[in-house]
Amino acid sequence: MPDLQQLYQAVVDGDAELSKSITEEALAEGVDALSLVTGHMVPAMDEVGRLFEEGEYFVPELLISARAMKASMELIRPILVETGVPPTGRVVIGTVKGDLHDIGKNLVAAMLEGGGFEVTDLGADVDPEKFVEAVREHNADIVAMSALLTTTMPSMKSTIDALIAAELREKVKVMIGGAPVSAGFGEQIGADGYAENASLAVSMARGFLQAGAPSESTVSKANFSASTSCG
Ligand code: B1M
Repeated sequence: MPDLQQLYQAVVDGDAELSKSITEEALAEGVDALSLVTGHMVPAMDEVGRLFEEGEYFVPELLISARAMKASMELIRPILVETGVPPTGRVVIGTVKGDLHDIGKNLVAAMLEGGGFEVTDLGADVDPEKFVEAVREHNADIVAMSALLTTTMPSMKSTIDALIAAELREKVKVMIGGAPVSAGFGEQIGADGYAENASLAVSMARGFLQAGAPSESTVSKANFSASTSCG
């Protein structure tokens, strides 16, 4: 069994080769894929963020740590998306305009696929109009938006406004997530729900579909309670 503390350290150090090889070994030994992400890689990225705040790390270090995490995620993603379940609903997901952070969004997308959703991933730095086009094109049931910067959170509201202007808001449920985002912010901008992490995003998406098509009152208070500490 590999030393998983080394996986944490490899991501902090930005050692993609080591991160990938430990992940490979751990998966071969039967370690749960999601626990590698939530138990080791996400805490490592939090540490990277802390080092950045303290002025020990700069943007290049953020970037190489992100590469190390992505190298491991390449191995983990196929496991997360593996599913025998037929698609239960269609989700359009993206990181909002102005924001390049895509690791959390990618994780949410993979978990949703694994949860049996048909996912259209628009990538990062996505214009509100692109979300609108994709909802039309893919006849989406749910729009999922990610933001990691306080400065890009307003793009979530712009996207909701664009859906309203396109007369699509009543047709889709909107859920939001990302480290600086909160349930309160979601209510403020007229989202249907806030999910703290990828697992909760899947439960919330399932809840939306079970509840049926969005009604006139698009904000369900119950949806805003989806925040526990699971991965
Ligand atoms: Co940036 N960055 N970054 N960065 N970066 C943060 C976010 C920051 C908190 C670091 C810090 O200061 N501690 C800070 C934001 C401060 C703020 O606004 N409050 C910051 C900054 C300032 C910046 C720049 C402005 C730096 C600069 O240029 N001076 C710049 C902005 C660029 C831009 O976007 N326009 C920048 C750039 C970058 C890189 C490009 C170098 C790189 C990203 C690479 C990439 O993603 N491809 C990067 C990184 C790596 C980080 C940190 C270190 C790690 C982010 C991460 O991947 N976490 C980050 C510090 C931190 O978060 N601790 C930081 C792991 C990931 C799994 O977690 O994305 O939170 P997360 O996703 C979680 C949940 O949030 C949730 O589920 C996931 C877990 O299950 N979730 C959702 C996320 N999206 C969801 C959507 C949903 C539901 C749940 O839909 C419904």
